[in-house]
Amino acid sequence: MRGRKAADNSHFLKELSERTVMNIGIVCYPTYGGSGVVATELGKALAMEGHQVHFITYAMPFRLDGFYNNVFYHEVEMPNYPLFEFQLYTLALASKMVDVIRYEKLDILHVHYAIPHATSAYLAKQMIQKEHDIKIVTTLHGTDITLIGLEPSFLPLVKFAIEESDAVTSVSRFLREKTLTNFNIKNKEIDVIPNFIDTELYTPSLDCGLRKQYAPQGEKILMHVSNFRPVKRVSDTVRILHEVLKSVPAKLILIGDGPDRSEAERLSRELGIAEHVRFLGKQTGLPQILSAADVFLLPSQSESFGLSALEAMSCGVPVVATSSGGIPEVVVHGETGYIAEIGDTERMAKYVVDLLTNAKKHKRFSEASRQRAVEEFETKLLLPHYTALYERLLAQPQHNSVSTANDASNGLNSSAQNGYIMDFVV
Ligand code: GMT
Repeated sequence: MRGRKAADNSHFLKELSERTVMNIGIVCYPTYGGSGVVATELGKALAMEGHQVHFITYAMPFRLDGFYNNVFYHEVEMPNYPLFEFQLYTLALASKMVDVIRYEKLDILHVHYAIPHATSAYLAKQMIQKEHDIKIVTTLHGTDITLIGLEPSFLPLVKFAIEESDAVTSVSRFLREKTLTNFNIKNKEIDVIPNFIDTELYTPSLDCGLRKQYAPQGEKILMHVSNFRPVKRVSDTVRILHEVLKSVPAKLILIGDGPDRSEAERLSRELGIAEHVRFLGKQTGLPQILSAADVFLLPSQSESFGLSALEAMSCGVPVVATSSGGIPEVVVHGETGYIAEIGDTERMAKYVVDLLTNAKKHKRFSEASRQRAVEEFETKLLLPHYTALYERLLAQPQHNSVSTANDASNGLNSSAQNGYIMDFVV
């Protein structure tokens, strides 16, 4: 399908017929989490542009919640075998990738989160090399680089997979720098393509009834959305509320679930503020829920970008967050919210009170948050960066079966001989 033009008799707009239609495989974690959200939204947006998008995961991505034209889903089957004490997902995924590349004639395989997806992609590429030249794009999202990827069991593999990808992107400048230094990457370009948001969907909307239900006396609403993992420091949101309550009547609404939920529940009881904290668990309809908030809290220990902060900003909600990782690339201190040191809950509480007690300032921050989301992070602005990257890769010389076969017959390693891999080292 490489270089194919959309057929003239297609239903797409005329301008689309001039564009190159690509077959794109997307691999991600399908569960609750930012990288899966970004990957799924990217796939949906690409499909809207007329590209054929094939999701390859072990479960349906949770944001793929309906029928979408040009979107296909391929489930990775995991056979159980008593000899394998640990699941061999990396291998099963590689085999499924080969299948989809071969039969759906993929041009691009875009993997989100390096572990293990980039390794599976490398393996799949090697397996199918003689018949099909697939281009691998790896997008780095966060803890694949800053935490788990640094474990000695994974570090050499992540470094290798990054270096062998045809293109690598990171979701923030912070993450690019971390990748280059943590993995001592010397000869690989890493493109920063920030996360994006559909600002028409995530838009300030009418209260969905949440305020009436949870803040009936006109209390202010603090909100946090995450997967409640330790890096999110969810308990700090409870500590912040505890401070805020000393001067402003407020409620804390927590959305999501995960390992630290019970600790946050326990802390709210210990501090005697449980009646002001509501845990709603996992929710859909985030734009409406977020729109009910006065301030969004993101007190993370580590955050390569902070997609949830962007979602809040797009709904016109100022963010009080930590300075960790890429958050300052999203939240502008003193304009769209405030930034404090990790763990400094007192300062974050002061910032929250400042916003809650100054209506003019709150309005200004709210408008600036929305404006920043629209002007800097709207999907329509950032999607072309991905499509341009794909097109750039597809325009590069093909590494096809014929030359590989010849190279093999010469007893030479084809990649090393024709410098193909080096082509991508810039
Ligand atoms: O890296 C992770 O912890 C997982 C990942 C996810 O799937 O939630 O989160 C990361 O990717 C998001 C999307 O790019 C970013 O918005 C998050 O900041 C980032 N999380 C961390 O860096 C902790």
